Amino acid sequence: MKLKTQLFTAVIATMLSTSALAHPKLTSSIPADGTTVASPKNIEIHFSEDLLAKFSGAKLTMTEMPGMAMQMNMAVKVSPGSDEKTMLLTPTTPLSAGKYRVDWRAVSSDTHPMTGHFMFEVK
Ligand SMILES: [Cu+2]
Repeated sequence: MKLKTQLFTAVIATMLSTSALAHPKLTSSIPADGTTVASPKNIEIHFSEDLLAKFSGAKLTMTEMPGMAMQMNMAVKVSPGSDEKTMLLTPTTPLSAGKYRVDWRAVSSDTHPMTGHFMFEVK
């Protein structure tokens, strides 16, 4: 009985550590979270795992223009970046001054979607 319990615990621990390793986490972005930047041509999001591009993506929302709160979806092209851990967002029109939120969804080989968001400001 005791051996069975230990074995079971070991199996669970292995499963947990395997899935934790496989889950893509945001490691950095350009612009970085909370920063103020000149209007960026691209938004680069770096993850800890290779992404399945087909199931991964992001949307860009303008949340404030100077003096006015808003929720405006911005058209972006999402493409793989320089490597499979990177997602590239290219706004179809230049981003004007204001605050923006990026909501990302990242899926890697274990197919569990991870989501998150970060914000930046364009001066
Ligand atoms: Cu998973």
